[in-house]
Amino acid sequence: MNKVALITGITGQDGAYLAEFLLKKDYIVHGIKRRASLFNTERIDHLYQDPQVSNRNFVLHYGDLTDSTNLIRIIQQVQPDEIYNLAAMSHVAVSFDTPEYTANADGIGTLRLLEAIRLLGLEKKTRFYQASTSELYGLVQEIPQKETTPFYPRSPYAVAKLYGYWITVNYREAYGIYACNGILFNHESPLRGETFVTRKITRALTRIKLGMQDCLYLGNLSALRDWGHARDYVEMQWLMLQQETPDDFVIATGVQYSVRDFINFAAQELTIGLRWEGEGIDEKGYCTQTGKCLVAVDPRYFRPTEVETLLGDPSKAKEKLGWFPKTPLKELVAEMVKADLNVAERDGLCQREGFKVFDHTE
Ligand code: NDP
Ligand code: GDR
Repeated sequence: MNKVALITGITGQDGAYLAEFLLKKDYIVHGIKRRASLFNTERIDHLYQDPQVSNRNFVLHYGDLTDSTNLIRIIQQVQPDEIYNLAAMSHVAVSFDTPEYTANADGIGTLRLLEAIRLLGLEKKTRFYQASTSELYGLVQEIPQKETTPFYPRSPYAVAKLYGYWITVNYREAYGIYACNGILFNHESPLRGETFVTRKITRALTRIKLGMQDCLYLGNLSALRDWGHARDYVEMQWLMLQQETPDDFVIATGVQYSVRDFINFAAQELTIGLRWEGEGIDEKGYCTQTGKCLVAVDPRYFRPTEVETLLGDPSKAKEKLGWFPKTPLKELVAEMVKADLNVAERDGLCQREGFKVFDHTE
């Protein structure tokens, strides 16, 4: 019998990688997608199966984490062996603009799924994965951060995720549900949303390289992050649900770089000459050898409260799940740059041939 998985957030970066991974493992994969005014399934279109075909193993349902009745109906219909709760308003900066919605979707949304499992009597059947985050550590109390490090969330997003974390632990303890938190540190890929810093950098520098953009505006360049590859991390999400007993795990590479480092790696990959101001970059950004400003700081991108440094200790995952980080940052940057260069070349061609390319990325 094929196992049945339900993925919330299937149209996102992780959802797309996880769906592909589970299909390769012969799962029947159901996903929840939101209704949008434009197509929002670009990342999973290659997995699409015609609804007219019988024996489909990839099925999408309309739904939203803010709608309990919809979630209960889908779970009742699908009877999943595993639920991966990846759906979230996942942008930290945007959560300061939409704090109530973020709490509803990211915090209470998690509760809605766990309650649905309970209400439908699926406590012994359905295993639950919660997409927890290194943002929980926020104002870090210990370096590196591990499963026992105290939390200190620094954004409405992180506070909502804190609720998601603890309600997952509580339902495991109270009702015996096999429920796990994956405390994942930043993970990126060519499928990363264009407004997260890594993709914003690779996208902009490739366009600068092709003469399609003049300058990249960013916020805090000194922030330190532990960046891994999303493809490696979704495998860990699955592995957490295959153990004898449920547990919570930090997934990280154990290596830390700054936003500046990331810019440098991408610039090196593209052989764009960047001249550093003194030892590094000054607060106003930096210039090329020609003196032209390619990267500049715009305070609009500063956050009311920032998470300055994150570095994970993945020892527990290494020991119990056999985890080892596969993709070094330079390799990840190269893959992202290559993909964005293709997109920029395509957009450039369209522009030259007279098709308008809209760019709303900030
Ligand atoms: P994305 O932003 O790429 O994807 C988020 C997904 O959630 C999208 O499919 C989005 O739909 C969906 N979604 C948003 N709001 C709702 C809602 N109210 N109801 C239903 N679906 C909704 O995130 P990632 O794939 O990068 O991350 C996956 C999860 O892991 C998220 O929960 C994130 O918070 C968490 N996480 C991510 C990390 C990372 O570095 N990537 C690190 C740690 C945790 P749509 O496509 O329509 O917008
Ligand atoms: P983060 O990722 O907040 O860590 O959350 P993001 O890429 O948005 O920011 C990383 C760091 O870069 C700094 N930064 C900028 N960030 C953005 N987005 N845009 C800019 O212009 C910019 N300039 C500097 C930020 O201030 C920050 O310090 C991601 C999300 O995927 C979350 O959902 C997830 O939980 C965490 O990673 C782990």
